[in-house]
Amino acid sequence: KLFNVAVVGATGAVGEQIIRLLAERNFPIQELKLLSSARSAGSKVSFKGQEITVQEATPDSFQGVDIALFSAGGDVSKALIPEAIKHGTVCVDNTSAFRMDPETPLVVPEVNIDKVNEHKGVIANPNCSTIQMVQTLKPLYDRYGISRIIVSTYQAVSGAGARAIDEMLRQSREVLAGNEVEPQILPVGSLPKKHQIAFNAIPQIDKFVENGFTYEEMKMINETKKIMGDESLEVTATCVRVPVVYGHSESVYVELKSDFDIEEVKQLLADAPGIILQDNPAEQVYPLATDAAGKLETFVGRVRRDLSNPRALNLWIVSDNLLKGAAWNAVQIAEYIAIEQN
Ligand code: 11C
Repeated sequence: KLFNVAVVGATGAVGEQIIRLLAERNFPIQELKLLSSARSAGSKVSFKGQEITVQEATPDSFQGVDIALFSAGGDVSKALIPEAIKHGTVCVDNTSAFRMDPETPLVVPEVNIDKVNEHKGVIANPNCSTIQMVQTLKPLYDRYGISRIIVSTYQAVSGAGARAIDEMLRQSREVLAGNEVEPQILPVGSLPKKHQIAFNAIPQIDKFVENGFTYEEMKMINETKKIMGDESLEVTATCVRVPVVYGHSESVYVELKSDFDIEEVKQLLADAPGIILQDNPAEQVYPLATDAAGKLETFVGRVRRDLSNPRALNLWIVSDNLLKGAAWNAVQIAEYIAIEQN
């Protein structure tokens, strides 16, 4: 069967990658509808040698659409996904709008693809920094059990959109030229105070919650428990923006519930789907954002037993935040839906 597919947010950083992956993966498409805000409507995007005009997304856009991939911000998802569902469209949502809704499956295919079957019209794609962590920890969770995770992230500016990439590059040139910088976007476009990202590390991604954590940190905590299906998991996170264009890196401390053999841990990671083990300190081999950029896999290295707790591990996990962290995870879910319906 061929499917009528819509991409909502077709001109955004993630939307562009979704369209590229649909073509590369030869997704069984009858018709591809590209949708966006009124501002970007009218622009043309090429798909398999064909020029497709981007249309404004409206509640009626979903007539006859089988599968829609949303990546146009939470407000658009909240407004249009209920309309799409009325038309019988199955929606894969990249935003945080439905992630913690108990009725909505939150899916990382390598962890809980079976949850897709419980959907009521929408399947949520987790936050990028959560996806790469749970994907890597899943084989260890299944083999040993996990009691506690402490994660610190080093997140690329592309997570904050194309304008944040421009800002980081522009500021870098300004600093090198000895000029003053005038931060305009980061850490959070809608907040009055901005900070320099060039040659810096900003310990704020998204707004703060009253508890002193940011929304990004709370996403990592809450989404991890939901995806693993384990509310008893103890998770704490510190999320930091660094001047990297593509690829989120994470330092993860994980306490296991049983004893482990470090070589067996490495083997489990090497054998895990979508994971590449890059771990050879003698040769200075470990994951780097610059190597992970453009790749679909998640990379793990610096695998070592903790010195303060023999039942704990330290890991370094890197993945392209726009691919496995967003577009690729969404396309994997869409592929599963297509296979189930065929
Ligand atoms: C960032 N993780 O790096 C964010 C971007 O909830 O999907 C993705 C936000 C989300 O800024």
